[in-house]
Order: sequence, then C-alpha cells, then structure tokens
Amino acid sequence: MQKEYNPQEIELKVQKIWDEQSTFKVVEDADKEKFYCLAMFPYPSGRLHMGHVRNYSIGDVISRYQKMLGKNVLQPMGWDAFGLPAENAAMKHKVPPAKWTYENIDYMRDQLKRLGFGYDWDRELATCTPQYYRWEQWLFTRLFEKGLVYKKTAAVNWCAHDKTVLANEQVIDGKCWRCDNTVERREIAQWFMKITEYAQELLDDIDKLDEWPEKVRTMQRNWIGRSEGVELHFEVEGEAPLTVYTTRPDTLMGVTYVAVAAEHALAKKAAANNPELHAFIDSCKNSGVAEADMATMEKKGMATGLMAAHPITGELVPIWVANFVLIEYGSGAVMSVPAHDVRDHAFAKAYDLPIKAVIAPAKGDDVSVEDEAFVEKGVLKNSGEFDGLTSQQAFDAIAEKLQSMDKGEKQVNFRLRDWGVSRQRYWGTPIPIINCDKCGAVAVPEDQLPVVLPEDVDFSDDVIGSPIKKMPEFYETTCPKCGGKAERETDTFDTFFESSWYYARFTCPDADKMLDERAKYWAPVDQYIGGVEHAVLHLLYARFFHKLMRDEGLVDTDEPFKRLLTQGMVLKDGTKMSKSKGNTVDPQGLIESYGADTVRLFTMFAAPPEQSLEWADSGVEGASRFLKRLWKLVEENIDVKSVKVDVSSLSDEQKDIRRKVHETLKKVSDDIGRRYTFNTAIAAVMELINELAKYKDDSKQGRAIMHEAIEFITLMLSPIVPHITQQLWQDLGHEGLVAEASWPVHDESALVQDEIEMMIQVNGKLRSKIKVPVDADKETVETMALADGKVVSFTEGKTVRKVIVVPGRLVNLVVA
Ligand code: RRW
Ligand code: ZN
Repeated sequence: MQKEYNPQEIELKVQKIWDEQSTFKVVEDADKEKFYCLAMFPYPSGRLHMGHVRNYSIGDVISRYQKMLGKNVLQPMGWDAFGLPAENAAMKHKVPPAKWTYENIDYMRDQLKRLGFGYDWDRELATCTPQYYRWEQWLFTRLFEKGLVYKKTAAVNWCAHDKTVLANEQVIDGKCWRCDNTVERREIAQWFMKITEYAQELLDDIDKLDEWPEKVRTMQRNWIGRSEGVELHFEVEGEAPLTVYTTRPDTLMGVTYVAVAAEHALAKKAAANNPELHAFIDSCKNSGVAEADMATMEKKGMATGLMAAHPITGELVPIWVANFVLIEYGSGAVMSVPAHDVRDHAFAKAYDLPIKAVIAPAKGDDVSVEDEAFVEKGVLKNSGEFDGLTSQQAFDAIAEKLQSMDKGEKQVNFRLRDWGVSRQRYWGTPIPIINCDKCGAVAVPEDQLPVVLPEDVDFSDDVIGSPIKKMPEFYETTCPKCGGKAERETDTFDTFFESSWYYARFTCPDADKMLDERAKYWAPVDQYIGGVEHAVLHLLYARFFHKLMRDEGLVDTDEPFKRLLTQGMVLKDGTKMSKSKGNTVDPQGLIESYGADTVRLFTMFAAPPEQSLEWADSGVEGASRFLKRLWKLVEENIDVKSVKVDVSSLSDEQKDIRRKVHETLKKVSDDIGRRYTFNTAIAAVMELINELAKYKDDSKQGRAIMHEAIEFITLMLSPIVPHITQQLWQDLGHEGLVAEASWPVHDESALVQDEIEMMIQVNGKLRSKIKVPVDADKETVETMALADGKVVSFTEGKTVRKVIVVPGRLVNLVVA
C-alpha cells in the first residue's frame, strides 16, 4: 500500500476499472428487486455548476447504497438539450446551436465521468436527436387524433423592430432584450395540450405520493386549484347574458358591480363608440402583465356604460372593464362584492362604487366594511329570503334558487389552464403538423416521422428569430390528406415537452417505439432528485405525460416518481451561486486540486440535502484532511487483515470499542438508507475514526476489532467517496470491487451493553465513576456507590443524609 494518498492517480485508475468492467451497466432481471434512481438531467449549458455536483452526488450515493443492498440499480444520465440558451449562444458566437450543444455535452460528460458517478452510460440520450424527439412527435399525433391537443390563438411577446416573437425571458422591463424596443402583445395561433382533462386525476393522485415532501404536494394542489362554486348569469339588455363564476355565492346579494376583461366581447362592443374606453382597453393589452404580478399591480378600470341585471333581484348594476380580470380565466368576467372581497373593495374605493354588507360575523358584534372588507364566512343579512342562513347553508340555498330560475348552477372549477406548447423558436422539436388551406391542420402520418429539424443552419450572419421560418426547403410540403400544396408548422415544442418523459425513455433508449416492455419493469422511478424550482411545472407535466403514456398502454403505473427529494440551493456569501451574481465556484478547479472524492465528500457533508449549502473553502480543506486521515488509519493497520473477531473472548474495553463500531454502522445505514441525512452519517464515521486513532491494542482480538472497523468504514464511505475506498478495499486484500460488495449488517449482540458507567457526586461535586450492571436496581447502585474507594474518602466520618440516583447516569450523595 502506498504511504501517501494520491487522489488524482487513484481516481483515474478506478474510473478506468469501472469503465472496463461496465460496473454500472444494468439489464432487466425479473429475479432481482429493481431500484431506479434519477437526478434531474442537465441542460448542456457549458460546464457543470456546483448545484449539479450536489444534485448528482446525492443521486450517486443513493444508487451505490442500493446496489450494495443487492438491488438491480438503474442510474442513467442524459441531456435536456433543446432550448433558448443554445440559440442565444449561437447568435453571440455565430455557431449553429447544434454544434454548441454537442460540444457542451462532450465537455460536461467528461466532467461527470471525472466525478465518478455510477451511470449506465449505454443509456445516455440527448433530447435534440431525432431518435429521441421522433417519439414525442408520434405521441403528439396520437393525442391529436384523440382530441387531446388543439389549436387556439394566444398572446405572445412581439418585437416589431426585430420582427420576432420573444420568450418571456427575453422581455426585460417590457423591452426587447436585443434592441430595447417596447414589446407588444400579439395574438397568434398556438397548440395546447388538454392537461385540464386530467386535472381531477392529477389532484387526486397527489394523495398517493406519500413519499414526496408535503411542501411540493401543496404546491401541486394549489397550482391545480380545484374550487367548488356556482356559475351564474347576469342578463344584459340587448346582449348575451354575462356569465360569472364565484366560490362565494353566499355573498351574491352584495354584488354592486360586474367587471369584465379588456378582451371581453362586451368591452369591445362598448368601446366601439367610446374612444376613451377604447384607449383604456388598448393600454390594458399593452401592459402585458405576467400572471404572477397580477396580485400586486395597480388595479385600473373604466365603466362601460352598460348595465347587468342581478340574477335574483333584477336590480341593475354597472359593468366595468378592469385590468385585473383575465380573459384566459373562466368567462373573463367576475361579479364584484366589495364588502367581502379585498380586491373588489379596493376597486370600489378607488372608483367610488357602492359597498353593501351582506355577511355578519357568526359570533360577536357586527363589523363595518367601510374601511376594510370582511372576508370571512358568517351569517347572511341584507339578503332577503336568505337572511339568517350561515354562509354554508346559503351556498346551497342560493345555488338551488338560481337553478330553479334557470340562472345558474353549482360547478367545480380548476385554476389549472391547458398547457400551451408552441414556441416560435428554432432550437426545439418541430411540431409534427402540416397546415393545409383546404384540410386545415393535419397530423404528419406515422411513416413520415420524425420531422427532422435542420441542424446545418447558418448563424454566421445576424440571425434574428427562427431560421426554419425562412427555409422553404423545410416548410414547403404536400398535404397528407389532399396531396395539395401545404406548409409545415415551423413552431417547436416547449422544452418541458422533452423533459416530461425522458425518465421513461432511459429504460429503453434504443426502442423502436416510444417505450417497450422494459419501461414496465423499471417504472416508477424509485427516487427522483432535483431542485425545488421544478416543484410545480416540470413535475406536473411529467405526471401528466405519465398518465397519457399509461392511456396509450405504454406503462402500467399511475405516477412516474415514487419518492422525491428536493435539494436545497448552493450559496456563497449567503446568496445563490449564479453567473449573473459572479459568485460561482467552478467545480472543475476543485476536482483538479483536490480530486473528485473531496468535492463529493464536501457537498454531502456540508448540509442535509434539502437545506441550502453554504460554500466554504475551509469545508473543502476539511474534507481533504479527513480523507488523508482515513488513508493513514488504514495504512497503519493494513497488516491486521484476515484476523477474525472471537466475540466470546473480548475484554470490556474491546467490547466497548466494538460496540462503537457497530453502533456507527447501524446509524450510518439508517442515515443513508432511510433518513437521507448523509451529513450525519459522515459525522458518525469521523467520530469513529477519531476513537480508533486513540485505540491501541496489539492483542490478537484488538487487531481483529480494528480490522473489522476499517473494513466497515471502507464499505460505509464507499457510496460517498467511491475512489479512495476502492483503493483501500483492494489494499485490504479484496478481489472484487467495493461498489459490488454487500452493505455490511451490524451485529445486534455487539450493541448490548452489560455494564454502564455512572458518575458519583458527593454534595454535587463529581468525585468518582463506577461501572454497574445495566439492569442493576437502585439499592444495588446505591450500595456500590457507597463502597467505592474514592467515595469513601469523602464520606468517612460523615453522615450520609440522602442518596439520589438518576438511573443510567449518576448518583448524588448528600453528606454532612
Ligand atoms: N434540465 C432541467 C434542469 O433544471 C431539469 C428537467 C428535469 C426539467 C442549485 C440542479 C443551484 C437543478 C444554485 C444551481 C436540477 C444549480 C439539476 C442547481 C439540473 C441547483 C443545477 N437542468 N439545484 N442545479 N444548477 O441543468 O436544480 O443554488 O438546470 O435539479 O441540477 O439543472 S439544470
Ligand atoms: Zn389538404
């Protein structure tokens, strides 16, 4: 064994062994319990970030541990390769996005290999290859036939100067990121997936995800946003009735106005001969407020001059146009109850609209709604025949009344909208549709798939927008239905489309259909690991896709991810490490100076996986020192190999140290296997190593215990620092790989303690320590304490007034 720990040399050597032996290649085996461990695959952005290192270290520790438990472990890796960054880089460096992407993949693959992650590289995939995206094109055409996708106009960001659609990230303070021109909203035809058809199931199945963080389950529930309410109609003279939805029908008698979205038909009509209103509506459209900002933006409105009839009283209330009502939500109109809704209240105050209180607190004094809305439920007042009912009773009574008048009915609503998947970008999967003047939108027939994205596009000039929109050789085609001239769709999919099913494709990356039988063997993913930034959309879309694929017969489970771990952020100086903040630490430099094991150890030790990890140079130094200490411990005790412990002949001291060894093993198994607190597992091993460093016992059994301890330590640390432990494992005389060894099991009998140490105090001062049998009763302990030689010297000639025994810990003698 070498005297010095040389990480660079060891790591490259060990990685070569894994490579040559295909250690992490995995095939389906019905006789073995499977374990599918997946960490969110990266965008090939250029180089690995510390956030990636953390994500993939967690996944690798879990995978390697499960493999040592004897399971058939799948841990794949691939590339989420489409998207805007490649286009931006292409414009900047004047290289085609494909070239930029493939070069990044090559570099980042090397980095992952250098970190020693145990991936089955035979399953590597990149979403920008036709072999991958052809199957999502196929699925899309299937869903088209089933009516689960459709075309609808929706607003996009448009830069009139560059004549291109902009992604939300390319709009900065309402201006184009390239030319600073004010961005406009434009309505264009786009493709949508009917995720709303699955809203109820996506909601219900959250209950099955009992190994997901509660926080994420709540975020998913809120995003889906199921509510129970009433849909009702206000008559408008000479117009179609105005339909609104409310979750508070109990407040119906407090409606004092109705508000519609700027795009609502009634607003447009009223604006026809009202230039002021026309201008207001235009200003609403151009403001292009993101949905997230709706709550905080300034609420603005204008009266239309039209009136609506209250469905129960027939009383006329004014119709207003308001910027906070969204046309995409419900009917684009809301009933307003300023007395009992915060937003309506603020609006009524601003425009001097009446406020009518109809709900009183269920208990206590009535409250004024002049300065503030009363939003709680309570008891109805000023509501005619409904007075005195509780909010709950009134919900039903008012719904029934409306129903009997044919003016409304109960309805379940979802906040969730259909998923708009069209992007007017180049670097993405072409949407497999042909637009024909005669036949409309026609799906590309299966035998004409994939629709291949041209990769040899010219980015040497100043390219603006999507090059395929200017390539007749791409878009000119014939209609599959009528054979006439037609044009291909030149929009591409949102990149969340690719990441919604990659986990399934990893099970059969070479299948000549979307998924084959292997997908059923591996589904679901047993452990999924990724950043909390994907807690809502990515996970929801992947759950949706899983159900779509299930309904195609491709998988037979309901949910894709059994257990979810959301890792915390990586911080430096208290803020998120990011390029824009200029506070990143490049993992590459660390690997080169310390080796992969040190980097892995540091990221796993510095914080529990779900919490943020604060970067500290001293932490890396500490991790490096620890590995040197581990090396030294083994090196000093290497001669002890092959001595076996004889449990029956151990001294008390030997039993104690062996107990510590087995206690540590028990704790580490639980920390890694169940709790996922890798940091405390490492801390426990560190503590054990400190103890062992002090332990000098050259007897045969003493050496046997040391031997057992260092073997366990090597095994316990191997998922975290797999290179150094492989070398130590070999030096300890093992033929096979530590990655393929069995996880050790602690000896329960070694944990049994037959004696415990108790402190003896005399008048509150520590005077002695004695060993007593664990099962000794109070009297025995008392007698033993009083008989102890040191104690006697303090009690001689005095009277023992009182003896206090704290079982298992101490005895206090009160003497005078
Ligand atoms: N390709 C997508 C992606 O996010 C994943 C699809 C499944 C949608 C923190 C993590 C910090 C990230 C700073 C920086 C994700 C990080 C994985 C970071 C891949 C985290 C990366 N690709 N967690 N990650 N940089 O390349 O959360 O505090 O951006 O789980 O690495 O990230 S990605
Ligand atoms: Zn046609």
